[in-house]
This record gives sequence, C-alpha cells and structure tokens, in this order.
Amino acid sequence: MIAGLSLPQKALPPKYFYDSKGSRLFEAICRLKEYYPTRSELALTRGRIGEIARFAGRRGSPGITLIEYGSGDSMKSRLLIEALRPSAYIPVDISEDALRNAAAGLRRRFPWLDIRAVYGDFSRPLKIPMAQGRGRRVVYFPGSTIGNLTPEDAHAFLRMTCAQVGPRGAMLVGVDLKKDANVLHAAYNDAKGVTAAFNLNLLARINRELGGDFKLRRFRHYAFYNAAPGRIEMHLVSLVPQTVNIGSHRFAFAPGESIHTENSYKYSVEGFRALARSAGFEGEKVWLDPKGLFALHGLVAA
Ligand code: SAH
Ligand code: AVI
Repeated sequence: MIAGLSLPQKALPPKYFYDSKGSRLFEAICRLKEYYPTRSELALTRGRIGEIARFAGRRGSPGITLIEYGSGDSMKSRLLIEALRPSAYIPVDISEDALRNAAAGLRRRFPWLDIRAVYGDFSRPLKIPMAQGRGRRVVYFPGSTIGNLTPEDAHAFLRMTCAQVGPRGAMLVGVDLKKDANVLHAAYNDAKGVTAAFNLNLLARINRELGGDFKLRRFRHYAFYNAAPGRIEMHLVSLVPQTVNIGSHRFAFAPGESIHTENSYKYSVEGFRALARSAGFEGEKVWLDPKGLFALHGLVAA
C-alpha cells in the first residue's frame, strides 16, 4: 500500500478489495441489473454445461482434480462440479471468510468431494496440495478475474497454469468481451452506488487494518472505459487538497488527483486466444452467452 501510494500516479492492487466486507460488496455487485458479467456467465454455463464438462473431462472419468483461482462464493463452480464429478476440488482465494464459507457450503452439498481450500495470493508462487498420481488436472478461472491483471501478468499467469495442468491438461477461463462503452460504463457506475462502496472500501480497509486516516467523503468513485488499452479503469479521486496518514507515512493529494485502484481488461475472442496461445495454450472451444456479452474459453495445454 505504501509503495503504491508513493507512485507518481498513485495505484493500489485490486486484490486488496477483498476483505470480508469487500467480498460481500462484490457479491452485491453481481446481483445488480447493470452488472451483466455474472448473469451472462451463469446463463452460458447453465446452458452449455454438458459440452463444457465433456471438454474438461468425461463425467466421472477417474480422478479429475479441479483447481479454481479466485473462487469467491464458488457459485459457478457448483454447476461444474455437478456436471464433471471431479475427485478433488481446490478453491484458491485471497478472501479468507468467503473461501471458508464457500468450502463449508460445498462440503454439505457434495459430501463425496475431497475439498482442499487454499487461502492465498495467486499472483505469487503458491503451494497447491495436489494428490499425486490422480487423473486430469483442470484449472477453472471464471468471472473475468483475468481481466484484472495486466496483459503481461495474465500471460505469466497463463504460463504458470499451463505448466500446472501439464500436456493436454485443460483450462476454462471466463473473459469479458469488448462491447459498447455505454454498457461498460453502466456496469461500473451502477445507480445504487454499490460499485462506489466497493471501491471506497479499499480506503476503509486501510483505515481498519493499517491505521490510516482516510476520510471517505473526501474521495469519489470514478470509472471509465479507456479504449486504447481496452480496459475499464477504476479510480478514487480526491475532492479537495488533503494529506492522509498511514502510520508514520504521509501522502499529499491535490484536488482531482486519483488513486488508480483497478483495471478490468476486455478482450475479443481472437485477442484472448492470441494471448493464451503465446502462453502455451491452444484455444479449442469458446462458448458465448445468448446476448454475446461474455466468453468462456476452453483451452488445452499444447
Ligand atoms: N469466481 C467468482 C468471484 C470473482 S471476484 C465469480 O466468478 O463470481 C474475484 C475473486 O478473486 C474474489 O473472490 C477475490 O477474493 C479473488 N482474488 C482476487 N485477486 C486474487 C489474488 N491475487 N489471489 C487470490 N484470489 C484473488
Ligand atoms: C472480479 N472482477 C472481474 C470484477 C470486474 O468486473 O473487473 C471486479 C469489479 N470491479 C468493479 N465491479 C466489479
């Protein structure tokens, strides 16, 4: 946080949005009428689950290990687990309460499933407790969380998962599509202000956990589509000249100066396939929701 707030363009990594309050706010975003990604991905997953499971590994084929990065409430994973019947499910998330609650719910629903929740940061090397000698490994990365990484970081992440699944191993990755900027704008500037609360919770979290003294009313949520890099940018804009303290560190803000808190990259089908290919995957399948807003890519490690 200190390093990010010391940059000429102040910037904080979006992974810190997700304390337990942030995860609850994200789940509220997913229910908003303007936020189409969750509904679109759920609709396409429900509608094509047979094909998706056939691609990932034959239903009931022995010993599939399903690893999910950024599993959150594991809502979409339930559909995949039902259809794929893996032997083991490894949800990985940086939000401990969300991860533990989701794992407890899944244990009740799928008592036959070996669930090994991993609380950690997937942008760093992580020890995944995989049983040796099992069947196919399948990595699931829904929600377009990959869009929150820069294309360079997404490339490095895909390379890592490519090595993790091994030759002919599969990855299913949800990716938000490029579209009319007005639709994007509405999704990240909802009328109820839930996205604004999600963004501002980052400052509240710094106050709670790091002894910061941000005055939330002196900052405004700002999100816009930046067409050249193809991403939504979220910022928190200082409304007044002010100084903020975090422990012994002081940060000055000019009026209008922002903290860049998130990128959410949008990809065309071809654009994402090219990125996946450069990381060692072949894009074998792609499923779109009926409105053509969101894509689920089925990748195979070359
Ligand atoms: N997969 C769910 C949740 C997406 S929200 C869905 O599709 O709806 C993004 C999730 O990724 C959150 O649960 C967040 O806690 C997690 N996350 C974000 N950055 C992370 C990181 N660096 N390491 C681990 N988990 C991360
Ligand atoms: C988790 N991630 C894919 C969300 C997104 O759309 O980039 C996070 C989010 N930010 C604002 N609204 C939702």
